[in-house]
Amino acid sequence: MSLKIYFAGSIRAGRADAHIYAKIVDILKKYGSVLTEHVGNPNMTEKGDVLLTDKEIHDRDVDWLKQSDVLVAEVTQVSLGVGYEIGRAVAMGKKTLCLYRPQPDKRLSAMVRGSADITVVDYSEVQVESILESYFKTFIR
Ligand code: 6K6
Repeated sequence: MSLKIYFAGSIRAGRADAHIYAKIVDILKKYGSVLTEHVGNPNMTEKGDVLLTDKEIHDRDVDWLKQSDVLVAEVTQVSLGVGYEIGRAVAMGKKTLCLYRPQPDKRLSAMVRGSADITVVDYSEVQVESILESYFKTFIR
């Protein structure tokens, strides 16, 4: 049975990295089904087409998180929603991978970097394919 992957990336906190999310989602599709493909959609802006209420978005996303085997989060653009999803995923005992592109004068939150339950990988855009390959190699038995 195919892996269920929950991809998390900033939406209302800013879409500057949307092209990277799209690339990650494309690669993740090699390893399983991505429940949150829309997060990588470059046409989704921070304003979005809000057909759902915030409660509907929250409840649907938490439900998908419960169903998923692994959370992969791109955490360079700081997002409250992504941080919340990471915390919920850890509390649910999900495998959690956070991808971070080091920035001048910025540091990733100690609550992510410092967690023994979260795998944090610093990367640059050109490395993303090989990083995901190594991660999923150890994950799939
Ligand atoms: C799009 C634009 C404005 O509202 C929307 C529709 N909103 C969302 N649709 C789907 N997932 C969402 C939405 N808002 C937040 N999320 C979830 O939280 C996603 O799974 C993202 O990983 C994360 C982004 O959180 P914020 O705080 O950056 O929005």
